[in-house]
Amino acid sequence: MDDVAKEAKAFFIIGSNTTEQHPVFGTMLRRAVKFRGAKLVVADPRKIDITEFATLHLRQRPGTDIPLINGLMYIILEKGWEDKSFIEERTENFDEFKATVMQYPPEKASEITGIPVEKLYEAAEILAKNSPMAVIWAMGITQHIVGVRNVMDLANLQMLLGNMGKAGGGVNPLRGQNNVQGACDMGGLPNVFTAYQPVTNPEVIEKFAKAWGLDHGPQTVDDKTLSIVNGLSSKIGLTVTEMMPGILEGKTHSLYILGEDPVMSDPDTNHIRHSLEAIDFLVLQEIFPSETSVYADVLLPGVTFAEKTGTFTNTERRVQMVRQAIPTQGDARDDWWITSEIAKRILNTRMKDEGGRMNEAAQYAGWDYKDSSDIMSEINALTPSYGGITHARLETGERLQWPCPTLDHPGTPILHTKQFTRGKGKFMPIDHVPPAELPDDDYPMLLSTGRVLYHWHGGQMTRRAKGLMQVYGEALIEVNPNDAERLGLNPSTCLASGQAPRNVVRVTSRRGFIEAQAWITDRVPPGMVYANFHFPNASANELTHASLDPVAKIPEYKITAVKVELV
Ligand SMILES: Nc1nc2c(c(=O)[nH]1)N[C@H]1C(S)=C(S)[C@@H](COP(=O)(O)OP(=O)(O)OC[C@H]3O[C@@H](n4cnc5c(=O)[nH]c(N)nc54)[C@H](O)[C@@H]3O)O[C@H]1N2
Ligand SMILES: Nc1nc2c(c(=O)[nH]1)N[C@H]1C(S)=C(S)[C@@H](COP(=O)(O)OP(=O)(O)OC[C@H]3O[C@@H](n4cnc5c(=O)[nH]c(N)nc54)[C@H](O)[C@@H]3O)O[C@H]1N2
Ligand SMILES: [Mo]
Repeated sequence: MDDVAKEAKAFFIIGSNTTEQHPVFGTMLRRAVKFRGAKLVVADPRKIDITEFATLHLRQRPGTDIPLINGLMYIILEKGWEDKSFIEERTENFDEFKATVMQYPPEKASEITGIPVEKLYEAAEILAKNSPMAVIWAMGITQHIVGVRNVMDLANLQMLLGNMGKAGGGVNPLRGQNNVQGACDMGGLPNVFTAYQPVTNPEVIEKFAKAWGLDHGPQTVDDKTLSIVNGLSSKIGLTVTEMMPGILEGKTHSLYILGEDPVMSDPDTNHIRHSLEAIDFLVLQEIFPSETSVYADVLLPGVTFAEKTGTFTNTERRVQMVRQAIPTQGDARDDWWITSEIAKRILNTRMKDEGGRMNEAAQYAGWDYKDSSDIMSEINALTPSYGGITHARLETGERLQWPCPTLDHPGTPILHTKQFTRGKGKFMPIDHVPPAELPDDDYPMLLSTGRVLYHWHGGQMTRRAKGLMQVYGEALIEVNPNDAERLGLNPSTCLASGQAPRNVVRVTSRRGFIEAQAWITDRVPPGMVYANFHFPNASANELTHASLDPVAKIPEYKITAVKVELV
């Protein structure tokens, strides 16, 4: 974040509501624009707050980022603004990629995206001539059935302009949850151990089996799938968005949910409710009773961030120490402690079932942690990129970003400076694919969903904060003034007073409906409404659908066909 905010000559923010959803970084970017004249291009269907600071705002139709990016790259190639030496030295597959880009002349890009041709030229010039330029995105790019393709196309753009591996450049996804980067780094994905070490790699399996004392456990190998080796599975698991539909398909029988509220945050809430009613066994580890807790067979009380000591890894791969600030309340226990107690009991039962064949070493397989620094030592030993990131170093105030393989390594603020992980950067030919569900005669408007500054996802934490509820106490649906007039909404309604006449609208999709107060605003273009999922009585996920990106399995939260009526 430091180098981007201090050294980029231009920013391309595409699909990130930076000032509301990443306010600290958003402030750094606004200051860069205001005080040192950095250029800012924002590509977002909505007139979000940061567009006030933008040199140029491109207002594409939702779900048309690929034609937009390809159109910009067409212009860059047409004008000869590409970085020829970077392409030559650091990349491959340029010709195949270029052939695809040539299918997106500005007129065609303009037709699909709705952005005027002159604005495409203006944007391409700003982005190409102000180097280094940093691309910044968040869920506006990824929550689509083309999420992965969108990201790859932005990587194409940065390779084309030679903006990779440079201070002030790069591809910069703004991660969302405080520790979502850490969760992925620690193997919270179906196909990898820590630091993206594949579960399908026999050497990796052996390393972990040995460390966890499972290398001389039962040698149960499934002949068909060869899935269990040395007591550790090498089978690729499922993502959340596959486990949930798996319930009604009879593939998922039980769930252990830790710190998620799927009734609020997963797409198509009705389907989620049916699924959770049908599941055989559900354990929920939470800090508050949530919308999901009513479906749980067992509730386990975890602790909040303020009651724990450990680390979070933030969006720039920086590992940060948090320390327990208040005593644990009631029966709550550290999340890691609860998980390890469950693990011990499972291992005990398994040992009994197998007639004690598991030996002593395997019995607790290292689940006897004293504290979170004990866990960090295990991470250091088994995770090359975290090898040198110890609690002791963090306690001295060192600011460490992985990869940091050894105790004397200073950490790595910028990746890919000399070469990419795979060697040469591979240009990918990326074609446009339309969204899964577009408006039609029955559902003529487009719903986009996301967050507001004052609330956090399902709102279990923020709806308990009085001050936040005073500022933003109910779900609001953004409706363009043109649509408001057509729908017969009263434009004089003063939102702040909360007084009648109220403009309550009903938004209906193929899966459900919600009713909430309209906020008449040109933040959304005509034909589009915007809703959040912070309030159970009017959550956008009653409307959304579970169409997934085929690779990342992320749902297309950003595009749903709806109809809107005055209540
Ligand atoms: N206050 C607050 N902050 C948060 C969170 C929170 O709940 N509350 N959540 C955190 C988490 S986990 C995350 S993932 C991040 C999310 O951070 P963001 O991704 O910035 O937040 P979103 O509200 O999902 O909206 C992203 C932007 O994408 C735009 N958009 C919609 N459709 C499209 C499209 O087709 N193309 C493009 N280019 N843009 C589109 C929307 O108009 C919006 O401005 O925020 C984090 N920060
Ligand atoms: N329509 C729509 N839906 C979306 C999105 C969207 O843009 N549009 N965005 C998606 C995205 S990017 C995200 S990240 C998800 C977020 O979805 P969730 O992860 O389900 O939402 P959160 O509210 O962040 O957290 C879930 C629960 O964790 C609990 N919790 C907090 N701290 C702790 C802790 O320390 N320990 C334990 N055990 N529990 C804790 C909270 O009480 C809360 O109920 O929503 C997704 N859903
Ligand atoms: Mo997120």
